[in-house]
Amino acid sequence: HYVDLDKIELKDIPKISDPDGRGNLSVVERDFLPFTIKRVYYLYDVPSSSTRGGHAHKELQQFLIALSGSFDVVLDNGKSRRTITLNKPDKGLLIPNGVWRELEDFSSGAVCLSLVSEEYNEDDYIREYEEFMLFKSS
Ligand code: T46
Repeated sequence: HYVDLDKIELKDIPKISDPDGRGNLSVVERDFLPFTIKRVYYLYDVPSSSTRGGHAHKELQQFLIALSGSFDVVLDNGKSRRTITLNKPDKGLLIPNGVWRELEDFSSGAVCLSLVSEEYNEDDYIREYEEFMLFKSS
């Protein structure tokens, strides 16, 4: 039941650097992710003192990208915690279902893009940590 946090890694997003110095283009195409994207949302104007997340998902998988700036993602599988910093627009973090996450230490101007496997459904959220622990041990 416990997701191996060591297996959660930053994934390189294909990057096309322009030969004429016009900058970079990164693309997430069909088949790059292990799920079909059903929804896209993004977090921005997050005060550095704020924490987002603070929940787990029963089914939803997601891919997070720091399109701009940086922030930390604290992952918790019910047994241990691990913090991963996102600060590059050509790297993303694939978070499986069943992992508690907290997003914190947003830099000014940070934008967190989230590509997710499910439509919005509040029933998929576990927003109480105790409930998450019960869910993990069930
Ligand atoms: C996650 C992190 C990274 C909607 O109505 N539709 C949506 O698609 C979303 C994502 C949220 N909402 C509503 C639900 C709440 O009333 O927007 C409000 C804020 O959502 P929440 O408190 O869940 O925001 P975060 O930033 O703590 O969490 C979000 C996602 O919900 C979550 O899946 O992993 O970003």
